[in-house]
Amino acid sequence: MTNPVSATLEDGIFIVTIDNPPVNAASEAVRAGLAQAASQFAADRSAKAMLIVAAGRTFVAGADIREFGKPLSGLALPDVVGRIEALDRPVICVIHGTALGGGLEIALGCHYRLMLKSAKIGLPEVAIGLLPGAGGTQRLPRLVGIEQATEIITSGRQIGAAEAAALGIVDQVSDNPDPKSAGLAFTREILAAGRPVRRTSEREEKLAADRARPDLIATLRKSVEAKARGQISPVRALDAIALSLDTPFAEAMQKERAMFMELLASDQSKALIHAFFSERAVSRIPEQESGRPREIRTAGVIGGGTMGSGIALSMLLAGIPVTMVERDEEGAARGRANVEKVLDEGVARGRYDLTRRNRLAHDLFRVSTDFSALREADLIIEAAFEDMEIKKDVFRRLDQVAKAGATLASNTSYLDIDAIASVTNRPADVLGLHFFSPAHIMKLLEIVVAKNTSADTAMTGFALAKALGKTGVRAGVCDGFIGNRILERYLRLAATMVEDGTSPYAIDRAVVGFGYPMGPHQMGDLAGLDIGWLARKRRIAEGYKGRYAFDYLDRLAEMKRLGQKTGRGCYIYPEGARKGEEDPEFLALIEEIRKEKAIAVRPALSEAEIIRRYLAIMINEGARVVEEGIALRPLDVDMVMLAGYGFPRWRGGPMHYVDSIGLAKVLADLEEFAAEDQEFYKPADLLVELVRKGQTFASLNDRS
Ligand code: T1G
Repeated sequence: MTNPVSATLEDGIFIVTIDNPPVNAASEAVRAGLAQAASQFAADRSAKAMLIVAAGRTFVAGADIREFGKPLSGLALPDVVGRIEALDRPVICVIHGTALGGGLEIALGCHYRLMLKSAKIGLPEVAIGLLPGAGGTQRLPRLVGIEQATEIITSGRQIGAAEAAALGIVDQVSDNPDPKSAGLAFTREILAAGRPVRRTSEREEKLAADRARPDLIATLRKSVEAKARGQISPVRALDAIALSLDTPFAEAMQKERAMFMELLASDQSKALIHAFFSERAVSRIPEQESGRPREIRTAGVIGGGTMGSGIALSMLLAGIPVTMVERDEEGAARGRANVEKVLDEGVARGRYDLTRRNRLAHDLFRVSTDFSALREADLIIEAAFEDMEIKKDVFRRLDQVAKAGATLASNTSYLDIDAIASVTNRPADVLGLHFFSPAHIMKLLEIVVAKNTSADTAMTGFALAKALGKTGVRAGVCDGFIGNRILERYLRLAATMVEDGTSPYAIDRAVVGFGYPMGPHQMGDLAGLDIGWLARKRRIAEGYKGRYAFDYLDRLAEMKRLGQKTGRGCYIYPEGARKGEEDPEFLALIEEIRKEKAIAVRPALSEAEIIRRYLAIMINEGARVVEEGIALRPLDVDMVMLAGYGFPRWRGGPMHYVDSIGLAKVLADLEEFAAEDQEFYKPADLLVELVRKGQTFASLNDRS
């Protein structure tokens, strides 16, 4: 194990450099190296101060999460941080890049902290189902108070240098881009001023004020529990933070450690770490598809509706110049207005200033009604009406004007990319880029690789995803690709459960209780019930297979009860309300339809029963999607369902989650339900095979 920590003495300053690429994670070797450096500094009385700095792109970005799940070996990080803090001469650190989790905790154990202007800090442990386990829950409240520490730790958000300084987390912000020279200058200032050792664990001023507020923790707990929506780590983090009020530091540190270890062993943390690594694994695609991405200097978007303007915006925000083409002047004006409306909202929310807003809206963004305006575009994304003939016409025209080597993409959410590509002379340059609405916010981007899509074109899709800060997931061509195909199955399940006697409101409650932000009927009302209605009509026209139970939603659409946008859908929305009220007329309509169709109504299903079926169907379709190669691995299905469809992240995605309930159990459930509808509940071959072999979906995740 080479030592990633080196130390030199320069001008009385003991400089400790951490060099553990790619992100200086606090691995066992880093911990050992830091402890050793602290001992050397303690013994070297000629050294006046210790300066900790990291090499490469960032200060320590956290504990090495690759070590999680393995027996802890070597020194624990809290012990190393404690040794640093206990040193008897000033210890200074320089924060650059992203000092997160254990990285920030190391900094909090130092006596003084300098932060480069471009750096960020944060304690994102809750995002992987943990809590700061190296003293963050005890030291941060001593710097910023209980309330601010709770917000920072339970949100896991990143904090910029100005805010960090204003909060008192760091002592100074430097414009100097070089961490070492900035650190040396700051250390000399500290020494010249004769600043003393200043241990964070001994700073009580902020806590004294908090101790005068007896109901503070109870008040904070209410909001933390509401936001956590079933996730346990934010609530446990507050329990740990609360210790700083009344438990001696050393004892509180032991309790923090115990709570950390308890969370580390939890299913929720395993699921969130699975999601963390899956988010990175999805960009690892098969060798034969790993071409060279083309540079995207300028882009074009066809269509300025909701999707077109959202896609244009996501590229503008990433600094990519965009030309939007609409059919006529009115459409062009509407497209520009759609983009500028969201930019103005961003300014109002303080996301960016007016200067940036105007640069994006006027310098980088052009609107035209002429396809030839796209002549120089490196990438053109079509977001026209979801109709095959319209899309083919667009691609025929693009084929005429786009330059050689341009990447041509359709944003279609389910149509056949091979069919679209077939009308061009350049099918190798064509792929699907399925954005999710609102496109400038949703992280998921399905990168649909068609039969003739070249490796370079596929990689250009992934490069775009990275440039836009999105999670790109490779999908093959089928109706609905990965996400919408699985969605269609569990919406069909919900419809059959309603027709058979279960309330749509019970289904929504069960799904929200499982951890989704909303149930299928609430989601339909949000998106607009006409969207699903149109898709169903298309499927019927193409030959709908199996039981059709969507009459209850079709009738609402026919009555123009489309959901939030009309004030009434599955729910009633009193003037402008976002949360709907149950609608007795809707329930009466469902009763009427059951009678019309002479449905043999069954007893309403319990919430547990609803979820059992929901998961069985979702997992079964996920298995099919993997089996057919539409998704590369089960983790790709997880990422789609987490990043695009609201599956609770702390359950890791359907294919991860099922490993915690057992594939055999899901197979047994499907076989039980098949008595009601053999075709609909038919177990996927892959599922049957894995159960026969006693394997899990996880065993299929290593291939790429
Ligand atoms: N440990 C190990 N590897 C890590 C890592 C980590 N903490 N963070 C990133 N990597 C790998 C990542 O898998 C990828 O590897 C490469 O680095 C580049 O990452 C005790 C217990 C730092 C903002 O949660 O948020 O400290 O796939 O592609 O987009 O209280 O990585 O290339 O082989 O994401 O520039 C807390 C997690 C841990 C930070 C950089 N820290 N990381 O983003 O690059 S828990 C975190 C990030 C903890 C203590 C507790 C991001 C980043 P590969 P990347 P990026």
